[in-house]
Amino acid sequence: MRVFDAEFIVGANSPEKFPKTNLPEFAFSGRSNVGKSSLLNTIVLRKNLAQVSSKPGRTRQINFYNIENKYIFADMPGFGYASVSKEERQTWVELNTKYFKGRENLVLVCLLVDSRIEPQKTDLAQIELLENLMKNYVIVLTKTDKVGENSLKKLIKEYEFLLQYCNFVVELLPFSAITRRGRDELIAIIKKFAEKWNQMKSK
Ligand SMILES: Nc1nc2c(ncn2[C@@H]2O[C@H](COP(=O)(O)OP(=O)(O)OP(=O)(O)O)[C@@H](O)[C@H]2O)c(=O)[nH]1
Ligand SMILES: [Mg+2]
Repeated sequence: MRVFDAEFIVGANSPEKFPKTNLPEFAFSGRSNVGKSSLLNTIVLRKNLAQVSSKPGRTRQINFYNIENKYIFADMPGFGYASVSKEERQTWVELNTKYFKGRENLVLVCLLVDSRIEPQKTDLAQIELLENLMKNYVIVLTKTDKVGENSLKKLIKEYEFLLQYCNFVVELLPFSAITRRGRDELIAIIKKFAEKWNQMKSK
């Protein structure tokens, strides 16, 4: 399996600090503790590129990474963590919305959801936002090493039902940072979207 060159660019807590770049960007979003940083590390096969939290809700900024000078990955702050104050939640909503609305080179969002639990209100709100903004997204079901195949199938059916009128969902992808299930598929999707973006840019 190939290890990717990857370099941290910047952590940004406001739009002025977002890096200026012409590369296609991929955002990794999802509730606190769902496994965003672990997924990033699994994709690039580096243990500590993105910091895995011992406590949920620790990432408060968007962390940008340059991957092989081909892609930008944005590790989004986690949402939905119960003990976060109202003000902090509001700050999160603002940063999140500004990012998705204004980021022109954003080609695909990977929305991570926990495969062990029912779809959560906050996940559905994020789906609604992406649909409204007409952003393509993949729903990644994380931590599948912790769930039986039957429950996983049931959950996928439930998501399919919820997503039946959604137009911008690209795929529902089971994933595990432990077994690396879904890694190759996700890389293939990322490559495809990056190619499309590059073709559009060169016209
Ligand atoms: N079993 C299992 N555990 C996982 C997997 N992915 C992440 N974890 C664990 O889940 C916890 C949270 O993982 P992170 O990658 O830090 O999650 P995050 O979404 O980046 O968290 P925040 O940045 O706080 O929002 C850690 O204890 C990880 O080791 C997985 O695929 N399988
Ligand atoms: Mg994280």
